[in-house]
Amino acid sequence: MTLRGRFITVEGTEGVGKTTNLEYVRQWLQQRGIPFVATREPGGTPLAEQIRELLLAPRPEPVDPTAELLLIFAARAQHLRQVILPALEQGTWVLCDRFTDATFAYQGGGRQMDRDAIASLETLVQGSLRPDAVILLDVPVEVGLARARGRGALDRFEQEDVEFFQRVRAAYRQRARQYPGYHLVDAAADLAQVQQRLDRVLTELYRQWRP
Ligand code: Z5A
Repeated sequence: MTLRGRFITVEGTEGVGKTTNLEYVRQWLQQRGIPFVATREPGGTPLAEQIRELLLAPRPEPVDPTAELLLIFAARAQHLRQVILPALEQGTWVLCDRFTDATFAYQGGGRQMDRDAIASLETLVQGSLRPDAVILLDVPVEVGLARARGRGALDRFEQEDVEFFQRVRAAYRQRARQYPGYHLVDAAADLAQVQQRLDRVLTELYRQWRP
């Protein structure tokens, strides 16, 4: 199978400004006339959005980490087949709010699950598909939590403690050092500066990928 579109994911811990900056990336792509779909994980199809609701809802029953991991990959399998792969095959770019790097960070780092088990599921569900570029928005955990917790009711992940998010951030930063497709953007600065940094990353990617 030949994929002609480019697959960009945006990642980060709580309150890094993903939602805010994804809007900037959307506008950037639109201004250059690049056809793209913007989507998110968990979610992106009706079934996967239902799984998202199951995953995020706070509940009295403790959620087994393996059950959580399998639900995430079930949603991902559906999302890949229904949305991501068809778009890439048609030459449409895919801009995805989180993907499997989030699983390595939250379930691998945060929940301390076995990375090899996650890697096996990654291969089962995705084959060799990996994002062409991962934009990692990075802020100290305390800064992100202060931003995010001003927003009202907390979902099941947002209720985790600071140590959990420190492990998540450490796992993301380790992957950024390990894999060349990662672009770490310091997102602690004011929004205008963060978006200047994003512009530099996107301009360089566009230059590399232009036919
Ligand atoms: N999850 C998982 O465990 N495993 C997986 O494999 C996947 C996901 C795929 C849902 O994700 C949960 O799923 C996620 C991990 C888990 N849970 N957590 N935590 P999500 O992406 O939907 O949820 P989220 O992380 O909470 O993202 P969010 O709600 O979209 O938040 P955000 O995008 O990082 O932040 P924001 O809304 O853009 O910004 C927060 C506030 O900060 C807002 O008021 C902004 O105006 C402000 N802001 C943003 N940037 C700045 C700057 N630069 N300066 C000052 N203020 C700023």
